[in-house]
Amino acid sequence: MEFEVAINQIGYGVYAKKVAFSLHPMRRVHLVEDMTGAERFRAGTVEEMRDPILGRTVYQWDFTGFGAPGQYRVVAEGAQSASFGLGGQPYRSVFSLAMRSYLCQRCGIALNDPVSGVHHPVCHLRPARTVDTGEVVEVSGGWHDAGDYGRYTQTAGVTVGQILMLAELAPRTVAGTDLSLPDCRPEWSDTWTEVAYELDWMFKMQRSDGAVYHKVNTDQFCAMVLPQDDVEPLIVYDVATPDTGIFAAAMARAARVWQPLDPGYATKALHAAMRAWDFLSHHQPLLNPKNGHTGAYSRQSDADERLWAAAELWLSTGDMEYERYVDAHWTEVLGDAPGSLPALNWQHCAVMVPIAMALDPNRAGERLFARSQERLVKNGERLLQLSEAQGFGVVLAANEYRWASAKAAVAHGLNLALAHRLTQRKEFLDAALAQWNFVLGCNALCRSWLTGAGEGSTRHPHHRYVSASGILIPGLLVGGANAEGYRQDHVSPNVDGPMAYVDRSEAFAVNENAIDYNAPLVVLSAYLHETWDRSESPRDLGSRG
Ligand code: 9MR
Ligand code: ZN
Repeated sequence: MEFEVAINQIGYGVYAKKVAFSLHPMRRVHLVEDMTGAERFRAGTVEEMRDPILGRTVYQWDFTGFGAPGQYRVVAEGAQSASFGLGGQPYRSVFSLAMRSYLCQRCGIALNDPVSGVHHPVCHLRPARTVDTGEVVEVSGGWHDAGDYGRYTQTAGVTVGQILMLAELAPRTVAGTDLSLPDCRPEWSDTWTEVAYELDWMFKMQRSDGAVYHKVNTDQFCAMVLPQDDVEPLIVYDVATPDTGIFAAAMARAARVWQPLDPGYATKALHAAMRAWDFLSHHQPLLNPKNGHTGAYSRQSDADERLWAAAELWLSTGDMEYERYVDAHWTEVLGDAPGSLPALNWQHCAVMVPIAMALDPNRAGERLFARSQERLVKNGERLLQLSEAQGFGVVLAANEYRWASAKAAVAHGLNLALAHRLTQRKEFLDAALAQWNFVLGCNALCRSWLTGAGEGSTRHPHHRYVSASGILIPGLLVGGANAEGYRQDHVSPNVDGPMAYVDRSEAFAVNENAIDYNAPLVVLSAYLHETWDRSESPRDLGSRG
């Protein structure tokens, strides 16, 4: 469905800042009840601003003053928005939806999920052989990476590493959210049970000398078939040091999360991390592993991964060897400019270093904590300015409308959430929320890039299971607008960055999901729930107009 008024298609917390956007002048704008069409609110102000990247005027109608829970639409002369909710714990809904998508991506197991309808028999259980020697390695399990059925260490590591931050950022949301998993270990929580499904696979990707294999996949991408029908030989690709580093970091973090829950599992993770580090400390960078003809997560350096690994190992062990490594390599990897952190992703996983230090002052120590805090807050201030200068409040720079721009927006949102966590300054939380709103519909295309989340949400993701079964997996964040999309998939529209999106399954450069796209969305949503739904009070209403 096409809409001309952009709102968050999941909805808003009752007392949150609420703004509807349009590229067309909004006249006679008002809010109606979705069921009856009855008008409920007309006050509110329309402002206009020039969006520097779109080069167009964006009209903004602020209806923060309305707060009655319900289901609504914004209507203007000749235009309307998608339906959206007020109240009803929107942040937690998105957290659950996005987190549950990992269940639907599980490999090596038969799925029969009554909540989403996703079902298939067991897949990818045949023996996998190493690309060079043909040795059989048992690497079943884990999550399918994306719309293809590969399983890649780097996206696994950066995804798990981020989600595990919920132990510090949203522990009550983790403990209190029932994902209806078939195999929940209640003493761990549903969220940690699902994360452990991936960790259990990651353990198998480690070689006996501590090095970690790059990926498991077939030589060529299979056709758009069901997972059980992807029957070409499975290949385990070479070990590489970026993979080994990212593995060490995620495992070291897992060790801290499981320490109070299951010390045996924690020890296993810590040993895996230390063995990976041991391999790294005795080897120069091993880059560009063989890739066959499937996706590559290519890296020119492993410096980010080594730094993140050292940081997590320092926090988990207190061994000064790791602290010395962090000190010696911080500037080389993260630079010195206080306000410049990129969006966290598999290429820039060292962003996790200041984040990890800032979240754990006791283990980090005063000096590393202070350095990290300053970095995150200054970066938050930079993002705040970017957000305020743009029509939809998104912080993406013109050159960030590339592959996975939606992921970049929520990853910046996560940086803003951390600035909020460190300062409790409300404007950081509002700006973090603006990034969340952006991917859920507050954008020039009035699109929600999360499947199952809204009337104008993605229905045709580039996804083999979805295409072959006709069953839409809910909770997949797709890549979103990508200025280079047309050149990459020859299907995406060849237009300006923010407009370059189409909801077609062939359009893999704008409409595919990967496990690492969902990770910052999972964390940001849970943080918003933990911080905002729980702290909302009517007194806040007036102060946010
Ligand atoms: O998500 C990846 C994106 O950042 C890269 O720009 C792109 C091109 O290298 O590849 C994306 O990753 C894909 C991977 O190579 C194979 N599985 C699907 C991934 C999502 O599209
Ligand atoms: Zn599988």
